[in-house]
Amino acid sequence: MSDATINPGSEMPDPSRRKFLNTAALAGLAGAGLSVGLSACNKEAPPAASAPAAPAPAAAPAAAHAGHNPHLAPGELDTYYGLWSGGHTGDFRVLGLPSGREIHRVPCFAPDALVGWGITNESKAVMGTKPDGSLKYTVADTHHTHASYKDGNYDGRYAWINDKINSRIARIRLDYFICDKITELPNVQGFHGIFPDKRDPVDPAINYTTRVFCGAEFHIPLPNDGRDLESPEKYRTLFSCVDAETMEVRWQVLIDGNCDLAATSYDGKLAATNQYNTEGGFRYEGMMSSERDSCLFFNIARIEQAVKDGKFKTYGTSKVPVVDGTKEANADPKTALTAYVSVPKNPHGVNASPDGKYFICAGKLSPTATVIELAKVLEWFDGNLPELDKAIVAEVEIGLGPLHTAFDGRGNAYTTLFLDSQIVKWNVDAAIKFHAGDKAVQYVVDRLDVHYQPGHINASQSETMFADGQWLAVGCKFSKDRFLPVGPLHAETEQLVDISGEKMVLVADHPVRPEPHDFIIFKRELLSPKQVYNLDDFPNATKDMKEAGIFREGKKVTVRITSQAPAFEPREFKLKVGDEVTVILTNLDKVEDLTHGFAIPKYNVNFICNPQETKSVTFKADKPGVYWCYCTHFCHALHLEMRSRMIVEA
Ligand code: CUK
Ligand code: CUA
Ligand code: CA
Repeated sequence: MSDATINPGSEMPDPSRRKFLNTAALAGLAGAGLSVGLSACNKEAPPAASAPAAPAPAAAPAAAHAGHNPHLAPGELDTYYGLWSGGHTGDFRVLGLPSGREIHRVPCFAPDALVGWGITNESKAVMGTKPDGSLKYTVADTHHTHASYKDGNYDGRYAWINDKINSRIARIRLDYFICDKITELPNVQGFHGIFPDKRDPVDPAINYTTRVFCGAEFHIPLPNDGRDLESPEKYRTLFSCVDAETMEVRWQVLIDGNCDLAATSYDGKLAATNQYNTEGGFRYEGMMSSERDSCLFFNIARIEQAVKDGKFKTYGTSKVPVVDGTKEANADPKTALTAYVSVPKNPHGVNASPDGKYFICAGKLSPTATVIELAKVLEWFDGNLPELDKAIVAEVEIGLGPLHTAFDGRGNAYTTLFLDSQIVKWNVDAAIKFHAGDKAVQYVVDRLDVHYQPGHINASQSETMFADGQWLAVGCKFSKDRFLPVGPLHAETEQLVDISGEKMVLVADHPVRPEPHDFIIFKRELLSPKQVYNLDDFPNATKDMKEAGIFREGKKVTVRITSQAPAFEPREFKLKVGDEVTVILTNLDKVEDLTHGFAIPKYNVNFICNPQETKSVTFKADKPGVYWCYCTHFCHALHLEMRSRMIVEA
């Protein structure tokens, strides 16, 4: 069992609160809407009812410090990119850091009125449609985004993001910052954790990402087609592997328990997911009935060999091979595909340290962090570690409600404490020594109050071998008094922390639209986006203004339009009621930042077209009259004059 005594070196005001919480206490806590943490932060907040018209200054202004300045002069560029999940807006956001400026949003899973995502034929093809041509889904819930690797660092090719609601994974091309593929995972629900691999487990030449792993939280009948509704013992979940290039699902693993977050090792050999519901509970009481759950490891090479050897089954209409990763089938380490390392009560988050040695699980309902040594997990798979839990090299108390961990590349970990509303900075090697019996070691280095109730945390380059220990961002779930009030829905607070010194220094607050969850931060040199498209990449492009015009085949009409500021070509086109119309717009402008928009009143059409890009929409001409198709994106002094007259004859 764990060593859950108080670390003497840490400054903990009330040690009694930090004893391992028992199940009854936790049940009360969950039932009362996390009352422990919220009441704690209420104390700091000005009383809402008596708040003056101008809100009181926020609780903890940034201390003056000699460290980094997050404020950039006008025209100065940020030094880091931040890729942020959009939460239940279903998009992917790009921030510049340290300024915290939101530069871009990439629509993925849900329609977007600026881009015309969900309106254009091209975006509908990526998003998926029903037989009648309408979108299959219009809602999403993104949590996690991670980017592709090469040699242990980001290579600027792709990022991926999950949709928890409909179990979809989207890929974002980082050259154009567009979503180019979406895959729906078969036979799973509550797809949550996601992580790309960092190299191939077998082929040393493949030192870059070729797989993306996806964990699913909810257990369901397999297949979920109406069978076994009242046979909960048959409900299961699967861990999935998606091909980074084709975006097809390569294989899945049937497991015991569930999947929450995901992590991968730098040697490509292991992936893991933390499991909070090893009990298979249906209600929170059941899900927190055990004192320990698991961090479940996957032996990638063995799983792929099993698939090759035909040792799999399939479920329902899915052709994806599913191997057996349940505990019972994997008791022999020498042939096991999976390994269930035990971790305390309902862990959340599993994070790989930048030195490649450890995965760290945060305890959530236990005030601990568990450090698992990957070399020992591999030893177990080789049959050389008698007891799998011997791979746990530290399990130390860090504070209440630990959720996610980031790293500075100097041996320190930074974990969010949801209930304590803090970040705790702790030293991994010191924690290992403490766990081994040296109780004089002080592993907690610093604590910082954040505002309020932090979830995800990440540091610059933290998820690479090149963690640089400069900046840390933390996503706080409650903003309360931090921003001007705007009615019942509060923004969330993204806080920026300077971690270049021994002490953490809070330097900025930013409001953010709910609820991003996870993000990554990396050096700007790692990306070199293109700012003008290549006309040749679009098979339906109209390459010359002279090729623009209207082309009719019976009731099917194609209107080829070009844009070149400040005019569309043709300037007018005639349709008949009942026509099935496809408008294909090519933006012939070659100048960077010269984007045009194309809106058709009363036809629910609006989209933008970037330099040298081609997009199309298809609709039925069902309303006679005159409709001014106009440019929605300010492009020229004659932007308002940039129109084409659509005439629909009765
Ligand atoms: S989960 Cu949100 S705070 Cu979806 Cu990554 Cu931990
Ligand atoms: Cu073209 Cu505005
Ligand atoms: Ca549990």
